[in-house]
Amino acid sequence: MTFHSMWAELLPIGRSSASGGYRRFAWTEADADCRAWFEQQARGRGLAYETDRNGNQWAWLGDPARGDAVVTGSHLDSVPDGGAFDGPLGVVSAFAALDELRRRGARFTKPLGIVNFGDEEGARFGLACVGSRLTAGALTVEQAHRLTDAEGITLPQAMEAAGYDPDAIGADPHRLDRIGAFVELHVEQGRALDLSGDRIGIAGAIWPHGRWRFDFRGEANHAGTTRLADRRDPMLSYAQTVLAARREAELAGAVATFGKIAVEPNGVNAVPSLVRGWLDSRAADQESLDAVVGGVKKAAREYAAAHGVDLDVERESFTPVVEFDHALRDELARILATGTDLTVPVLGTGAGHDAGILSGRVPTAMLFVRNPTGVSHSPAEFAAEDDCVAGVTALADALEGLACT
Ligand code: HGY
Ligand code: MN
Ligand code: MN
Repeated sequence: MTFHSMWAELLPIGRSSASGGYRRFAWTEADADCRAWFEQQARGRGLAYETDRNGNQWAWLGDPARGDAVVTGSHLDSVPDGGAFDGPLGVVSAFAALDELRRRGARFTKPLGIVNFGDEEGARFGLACVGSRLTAGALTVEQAHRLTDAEGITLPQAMEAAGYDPDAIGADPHRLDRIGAFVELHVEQGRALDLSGDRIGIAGAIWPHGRWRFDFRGEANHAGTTRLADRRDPMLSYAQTVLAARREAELAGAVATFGKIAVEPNGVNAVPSLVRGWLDSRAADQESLDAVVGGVKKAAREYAAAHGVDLDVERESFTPVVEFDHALRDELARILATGTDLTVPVLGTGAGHDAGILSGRVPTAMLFVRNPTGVSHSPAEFAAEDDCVAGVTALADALEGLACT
């Protein structure tokens, strides 16, 4: 199995023939096919394979009970119409790096783990990193059991339908005790490496970020016969709030996105009764993020009042700022600088990752692979094969430096 052949095997799973984008949502058939692929790769390499109580998949070389395993991996699920690299590049590179180390005759002095964290994107149930949050104790069983998708299917129902026990989920401290270091390789979701001309980067920090649901409730009515003065139209308040979010983000040097909307009754010839919009906002520091979200909420309240519309806002997902482990970050930089002629810049990112959720509980680090356009969460997401191969080499060097004599 080469990087290329693994990539080719995974590529068609959950891919839309119309857009070329992916729809690998938690506990769906595409997710099951990705999981089957992971298990096949693990067993095909003679690794001990297991799925943990939260549905995360693990493949072990050596005995993780030693407590100092070096673990690598990422996620296989996607956003709606996502790209091929976000997540899978880290999982495929993990197996390819192990193959490379075996070719080098590397002697492992620590256990090695490869992981696929479930439901990282939160595309179906709205919360990012469900698998790693549950395992890290950053999400309670009650909170997880309340998660519901757009069709009204709860997370427990979806897990059960996929053959998993939703009553078994929960914090897994003993599993985290097995991990001495976690290194996640990920396609860069930005252009820093393209602009610097480097193939590989190391993550310094992840911006604080979250997701807020804005419910604007007005009055359904006939689009053709209702006088403008008589309307309580929630779409107007929503539209003004979207523009306010852009203004607030520009003021704070942050980002804010209303990328998902649900309208009831969603008829061309009906004034809506409900407009539900989801805000994703991220900033370099908590104070800036609070300023953006506070400003958007204030504007939304004013616009709702002006149109006689009711407003509810609920925070559905939040991840505080992540500062990756400095010692591990610097160790990786040292290893990569000596192993190859790579200069390896340290990058900040606004993208969330399972490594961010584990950070603070176990030493974590991330390696980024150059993305020439920076585009992500889109079928256009891309990384050149030679950069991906450079990523495998860098990951193999890192794992060798951390887990082998
Ligand atoms: O949203 C994110 O940053 C990640 O892709 N889950
Ligand atoms: Mn993503
Ligand atoms: Mn990702």
